[in-house]
Amino acid sequence: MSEPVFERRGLGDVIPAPADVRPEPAATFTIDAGTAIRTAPGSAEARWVGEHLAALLRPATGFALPVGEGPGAIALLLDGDDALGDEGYHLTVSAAGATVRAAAPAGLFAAVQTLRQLLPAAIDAGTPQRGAWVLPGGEIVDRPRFAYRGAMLDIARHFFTPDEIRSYIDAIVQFKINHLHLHLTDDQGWRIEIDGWPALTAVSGGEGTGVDGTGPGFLTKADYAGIVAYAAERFVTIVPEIDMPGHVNAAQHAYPELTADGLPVPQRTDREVGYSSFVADQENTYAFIEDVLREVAALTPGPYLHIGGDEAQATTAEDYRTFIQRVLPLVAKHEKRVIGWHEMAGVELPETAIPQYWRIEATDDGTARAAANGSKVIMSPADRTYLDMKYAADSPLGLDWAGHIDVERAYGWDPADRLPGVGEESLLGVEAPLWSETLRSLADVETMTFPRLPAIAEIGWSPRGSRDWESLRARLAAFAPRWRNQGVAFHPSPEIRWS
Ligand code: TNX
Repeated sequence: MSEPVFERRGLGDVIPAPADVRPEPAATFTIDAGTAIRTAPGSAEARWVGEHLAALLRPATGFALPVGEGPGAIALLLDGDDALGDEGYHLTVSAAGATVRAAAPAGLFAAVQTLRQLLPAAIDAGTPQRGAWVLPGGEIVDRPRFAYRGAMLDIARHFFTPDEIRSYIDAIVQFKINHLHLHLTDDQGWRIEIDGWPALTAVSGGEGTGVDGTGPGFLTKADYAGIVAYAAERFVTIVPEIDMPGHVNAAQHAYPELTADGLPVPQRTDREVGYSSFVADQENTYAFIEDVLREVAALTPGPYLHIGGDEAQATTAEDYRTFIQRVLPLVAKHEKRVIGWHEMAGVELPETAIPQYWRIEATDDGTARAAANGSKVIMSPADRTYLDMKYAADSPLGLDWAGHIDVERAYGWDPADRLPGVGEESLLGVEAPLWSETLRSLADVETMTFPRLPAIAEIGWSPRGSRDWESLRARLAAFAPRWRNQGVAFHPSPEIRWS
């Protein structure tokens, strides 16, 4: 029987496109039964990244791929140039093997994502495949444009389980996404356990608390901590969001004392926004918020706490200002940096505060003022990055208030050109939010995410001048068999000639 021949990969066939690619076509390296993975001496993290690489490669190759500090043709070393930053790496593939040099373990992990994509798509099969595991030869020197490349999952409108969230993390890290923002609370549901306030989850995390009565559930503290740890092992920072002062009906339904008149409010699982508000001039509001922020901060090793702040139509401008000015010090007290949707920037902010721009307008005075004052901004314009927008009129899932977003549209913009006064040096990075009003399963989540998130990831990682739609189309097309092998759903957009 003749061996099936795997497709040949080129050194630049990677998403996001690496910063600098120098192919050496004659110098390929073939992984075989004798290949070992050598990791930087004395580094537990490098060792872990090596184990992660081995775990990716073992099922399809059937090779042992031992990991250790002894000799190995695949080397993951921590003697990289500091100028590449924590996430940068230098990969060399020659006939002798593949060597990665990075300054920090995050760079080794990024390089592992590149190596995975440089192998044939069959590498993602769950059982041994026959064929030659050839890595294309040459050198890649790579580092990200922005430090923050995020995705957001709304587990308030529809709950997704810890296993589903972990699967999502596995799917997004391939594109060097390094932050996962979890939208934990909204009008419909409250999805994170808070010890001092058990009714939040007992009442507002129970049956019938998702949009249209679907998707009940909540994360226990242990669930959340487990997700944080799983993410950290993949160099992903979890950004927890407690949305306030609007989007709080679920909290007020569980605790009527958080309303202005202390009277119960009905549960609501419709899709309206902008009708609920915490009470800015009531002390118990802040006692509650401090308990929540303290507990969430204690469970979150990452530097950020997201306080929402969006669509507070049921809060007066004066109350909104009072509220944000009371909450900012509570976040600081727990040693976190605040992120808020950009409405927050209507209030004077300390320069450590990070507005996240989400609207479709071409200007925003508050965000520009915050940037002028030294704040960094996360760009998530809804008409480009919102993964819950339909791809096209006939998309069965998603909303369309920000328009339809096909893959070319998700890719054809630049965060540094989006808002006057918010240029390259004011950007922390980009994030693609996925709201879940219309989603019912992990497959729905994946279908809305892929292939658009890879386009956003490339905007966040690759050098600005390298944007090339024809190139991205071709690289995405080659991803189809990988996603099929991984069991990850994707939208087979007609813009792409899928392999
Ligand atoms: C606006 S974007 C919202 C969410 C909705 C979303 C639906 C933002 C900060 N708020 O409450 O889920 O639109 O696309």
